[in-house]
Amino acid sequence: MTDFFSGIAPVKYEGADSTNPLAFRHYNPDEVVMGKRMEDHLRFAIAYWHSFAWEGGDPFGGQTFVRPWHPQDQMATAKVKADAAFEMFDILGQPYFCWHDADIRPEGDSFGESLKNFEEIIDYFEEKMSTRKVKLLWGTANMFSHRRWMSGASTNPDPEVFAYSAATVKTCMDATKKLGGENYVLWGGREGYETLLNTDMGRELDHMGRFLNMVVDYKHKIGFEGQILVEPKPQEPSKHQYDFDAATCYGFLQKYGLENEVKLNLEQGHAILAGHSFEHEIATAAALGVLGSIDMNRNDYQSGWDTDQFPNNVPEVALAYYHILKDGGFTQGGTNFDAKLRRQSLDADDLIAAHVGGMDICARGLKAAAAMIEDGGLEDAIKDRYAGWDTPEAQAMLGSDLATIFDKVAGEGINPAPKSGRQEMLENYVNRFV
Ligand code: XUL
Ligand code: CO
Repeated sequence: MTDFFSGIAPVKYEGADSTNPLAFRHYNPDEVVMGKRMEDHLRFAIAYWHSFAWEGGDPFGGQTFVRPWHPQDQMATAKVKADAAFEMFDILGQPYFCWHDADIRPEGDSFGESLKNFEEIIDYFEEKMSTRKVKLLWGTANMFSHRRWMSGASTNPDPEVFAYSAATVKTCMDATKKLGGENYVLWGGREGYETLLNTDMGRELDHMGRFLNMVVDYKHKIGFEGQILVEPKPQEPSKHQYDFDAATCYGFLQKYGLENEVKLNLEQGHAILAGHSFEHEIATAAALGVLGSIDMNRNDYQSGWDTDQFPNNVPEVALAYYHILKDGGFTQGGTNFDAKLRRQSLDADDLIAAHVGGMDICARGLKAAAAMIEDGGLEDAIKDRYAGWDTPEAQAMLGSDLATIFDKVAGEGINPAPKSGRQEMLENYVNRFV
């Protein structure tokens, strides 16, 4: 037991009129939306790294948070950190959490020592999970912070770093399986480059493709039933990251024969960095059959950085869940808050309020998305827009050829009449629900 969250009671649903800052006003886990409990739709997870490992630094200044689990380079404090984390899970009651190896254990002086620390903490987690409902949404390896990864992990020019990466991912997959994790994520923050002057891009892509095939082989070898997910991001920390966006990742998966084995974990802020909206990335992955899970957050639209703020825009979130629901909703994936406090938000209740707000925004978005689906207005508008394709002649044209189509257009004097795309009407329609 720590006293970090002392005085903060488990958060309850109190309804939209509640003025209690630490109550849910919209997230009601048992409320049924489109035939499913809200908790089972949203499948919220808390990210260990932002809530417990990050100390409040930015490029211009260091630590602002002072926590009972600091300094983080000792096993004793790693356990205090785990105690506090599970106390927060008890307060928020969210069904899942996520970690990187480096968030939860101190780095050792050797691979073996780091592994020993990691396994001890995984056992500690297992014990805590045995008396609680909270589960692991995904585990992952941090192969971007320590200086050994500065030139990449599986794409590193040094084969010893490739080997270290393979050994690291093996241990993280073993631990994810041991804790019953439902997914395993790979985000390659340093799988990219700073300058082409020192980079053999083709070779690096081949190594990354081979590495991901090894991950998939190992998944089958150990009988891990979770999804393997790649998380796209265009840049930061790399100048150019190979997993730029959903479409780029799909091309990569196809080239290396992995499009039926690997899906995507899409993040709101990463979509923005790539010049897309979140719903664009979700709809792209859904259309390609690789929508796996999401990291929910928001970026500051002014700074252009990956600011990992908690979401607070209902219309944006509603459109994201609209496309998730249209794809059939999450199966093994979920909504992971890859979001952190602002560095001036020092207190324990700031951490709780941030998650309460994020969960409420997502709940409002989900309800709005479900209402739009049940109403069917957007679906009808799209059906109507493509109705011309429902005729047998239009369908036959898809099996035809240019010369035959030419004869028809020239012979019959076809002259298409443009039709309104009705964008403002549809934007007004969405506004009725959010
Ligand atoms: C970094 C990021 C990571 C991944 C997991 O921008 O999103 O936290 O989600 O490595
Ligand atoms: Co993320």
